Amino acid sequence: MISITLVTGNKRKLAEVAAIMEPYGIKVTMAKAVKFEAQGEIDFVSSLAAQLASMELLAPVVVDDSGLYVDSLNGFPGPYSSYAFDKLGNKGLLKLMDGVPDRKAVFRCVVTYADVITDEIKSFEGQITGYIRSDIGKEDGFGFDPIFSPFGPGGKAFSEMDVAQKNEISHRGIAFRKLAVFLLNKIAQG
Ligand code: ITT
Repeated sequence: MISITLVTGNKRKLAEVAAIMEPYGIKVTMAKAVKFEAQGEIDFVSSLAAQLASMELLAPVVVDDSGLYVDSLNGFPGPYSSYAFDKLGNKGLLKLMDGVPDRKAVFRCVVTYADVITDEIKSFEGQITGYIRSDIGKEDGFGFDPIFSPFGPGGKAFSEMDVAQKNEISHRGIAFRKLAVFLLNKIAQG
């Protein structure tokens, strides 16, 4: 069985990633290295954090940096999603969107595999487009899950889906399935 080390402090993220990788026979363990959160776009943050964690642990690692980009807020909170979630929460973000008709938003995830020993760094991206709801959905899932619904039938918030349903369509599901294919090819090529 292949095994990867995910550097994260977020157990919900770990649970989602473990479920995405399981069908590929890839086991996911969590590492407590410092996830260095530089300021910049999520692709930069993901890549830099993965390289620094790989240096610290002297092992290959995987880092996921994600963010919610709201069109009418010019992409805010985007790379500042973690900070915005801590300071505003879902209620605060809904307040910013009060009376705003354009509710389109995109969740983006950039996952980076970094191995400083072999000098290999690879990033993969996933995104999903949807809208910011006018009310807070079921208080489950994590982060902005209760206020984001992907476009499509049903109009369910991410928080109203089980992990498998969310993973099938989510930014994280798309990005990590690309990583899984990369890792399986790498193993096949020896
Ligand atoms: P680590 O950096 O330790 O991995 P984190 O929770 O800080 O965990 P990110 O920096 O990748 O994760 O994400 C920033 C914030 O964006 C996160 O705190 C959530 O509030 C939000 N977020 C990211 N992915 C999400 C998802 O799938 N559903 C809901 N909110 C999400």
